[in-house]
Amino acid sequence: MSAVIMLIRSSLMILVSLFFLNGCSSPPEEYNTTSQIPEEKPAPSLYIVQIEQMKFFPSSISVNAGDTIMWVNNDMVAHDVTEEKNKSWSSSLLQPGKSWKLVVKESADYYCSIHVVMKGSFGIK
Ligand SMILES: [Cu+2]
Repeated sequence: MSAVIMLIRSSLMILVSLFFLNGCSSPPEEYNTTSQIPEEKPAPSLYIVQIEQMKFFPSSISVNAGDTIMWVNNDMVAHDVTEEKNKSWSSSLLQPGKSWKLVVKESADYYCSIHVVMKGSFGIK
């Protein structure tokens, strides 16, 4: 009989100590996992669009917001890169060998305002 009581008492001791261990250690761990692991964001990328033979190449690309696109004029004549719908941004005149960069905030269609058949676009992934 007393052996059974001893067994019950020691089981209770284990349960009580488990309760305290859980009570003391769990909340800080949860706090740590939610607040101290930094959210991973991809580093911004640089995309190159070549301007050659009166064309943008590639003429259409997908990027993340915050990425940079650089247009490089490898053609023999000057071009520009102008947002098509509202003319909300433009590289101004890009002489051969020159380049121009834009940090992407939203999708856009663009064209060369000197040679209006030259068109390109970029979209957000
Ligand atoms: Cu042009």
